[in-house]
Amino acid sequence: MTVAVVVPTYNEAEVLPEFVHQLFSLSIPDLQLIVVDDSSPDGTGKLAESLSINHGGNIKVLHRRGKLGLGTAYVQGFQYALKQGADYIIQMDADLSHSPEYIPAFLQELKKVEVVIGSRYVPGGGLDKKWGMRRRALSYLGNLYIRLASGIKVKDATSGFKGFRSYVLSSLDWSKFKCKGFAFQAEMAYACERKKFRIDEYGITFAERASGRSKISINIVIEALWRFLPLRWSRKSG
Ligand SMILES: Nc1nc2c(ncn2[C@@H]2O[C@H](COP(=O)(O)OP(=O)(O)OP(=O)(O)O)[C@@H](O)[C@H]2O)c(=O)[nH]1
Ligand SMILES: [Mg+2]
Repeated sequence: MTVAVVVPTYNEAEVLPEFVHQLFSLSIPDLQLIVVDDSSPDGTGKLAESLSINHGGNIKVLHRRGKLGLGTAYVQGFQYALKQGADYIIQMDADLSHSPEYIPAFLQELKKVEVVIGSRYVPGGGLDKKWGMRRRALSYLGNLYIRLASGIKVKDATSGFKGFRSYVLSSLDWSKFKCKGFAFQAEMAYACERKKFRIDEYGITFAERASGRSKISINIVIEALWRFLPLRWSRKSG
């Protein structure tokens, strides 16, 4: 059983060494980390290369020519993982909002289901205590909007912490994915539901990023609002 963890990075040099340390401390056999870096100005790509040397080649770094968005970064990482013959593929953020400690539980879940989603909105899940009311409300309402607009059932559609049996990812038509930002996560949830894969939401606590800056911009929020409105109708029509 081989496991690939795909992580997109943009300016995560401050946290990447700790993320790598926590990930490889899990001692999961045949674990490969795939970092997809968009020429981060803070040198994350170079740093990832040097971490790779220290980890005997179990880290592959894909370098892209500029900030092309996390959606396409994930697709590129998934395609690389599939080419390497990974059996299970995990996607997560590099900033330690997603604790690597959940990965063994995800792999356990993937024996029963085909997709596992790390969820803040099921029992056992939650948000960092540091999050204020405004941010909590935004996250909750954003998810509610996506559920109502698209008709999907997943409660944490915008979660970027997921695990897949690899055939799930090889069955998806990437040309249908339009979003560059976090709405890509909801497109993934939508695609997996449409294909009727068995999905489980596993409760996780989403921690505040360990350091560095958020890459969420107003454009990314507008992208999510815009993309999900017509999906309910396209769902009805086919
Ligand atoms: N390669 C690549 N990675 C990106 C890009 N935008 C964001 N990322 C990475 O995607 C992950 C999620 O981005 P974040 O900015 O942490 O988004 P978030 O977790 O929704 O927001 P915060 O809670 O504020 O951190 C992180 O590992 C980022 O470094 C991008 O354009 N290209
Ligand atoms: Mg984050």
